Amino acid sequence: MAGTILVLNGPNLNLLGTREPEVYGHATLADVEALCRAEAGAAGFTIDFRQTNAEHEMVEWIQQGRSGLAGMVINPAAFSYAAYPVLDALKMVECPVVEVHISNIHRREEAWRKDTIMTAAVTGVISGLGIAGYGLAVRYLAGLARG
Ligand code: CA2
Repeated sequence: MAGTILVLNGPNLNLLGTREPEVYGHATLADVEALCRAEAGAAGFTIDFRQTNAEHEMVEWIQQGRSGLAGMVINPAAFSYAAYPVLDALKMVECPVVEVHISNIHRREEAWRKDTIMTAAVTGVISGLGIAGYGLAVRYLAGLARG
């Protein structure tokens, strides 16, 4: 195996597929995990897939992944808007990081959803491509790590 890509999911994403399908689609987080594993496996990489509702746990996982990873994908969910400890942790990560949002946060009704503070620390952002965004992020990171 060529390396590990850590995929992190923030609060409430454990409930993906159970409400607001017009915004987030019908896929569950298990579907997202299967997509990431398929994409990574095809490129010879391993996926470490996690979800948490707790900010301190997210910070710890990011710290643990500071070095030694091929890449990191993060959907910070609502941590995107106020979780400065998560932002600080991301700034210390050595590998490339892709921020993914299932919905197009710039098209959402609530203005605050556009203003993710995580963009200051990540390599790039994918927003609005549904769960396909995760697969694309994994493919990008695998390609980058392979050189
Ligand atoms: O579009 C995204 O992926 C979001 O990061 C999802 C977050 C939301 O706070 C961001 O503004 C955009 C989390 C939404 C709540 O989680 C859900 C759980 C179940 C069903 C639908 C959403």
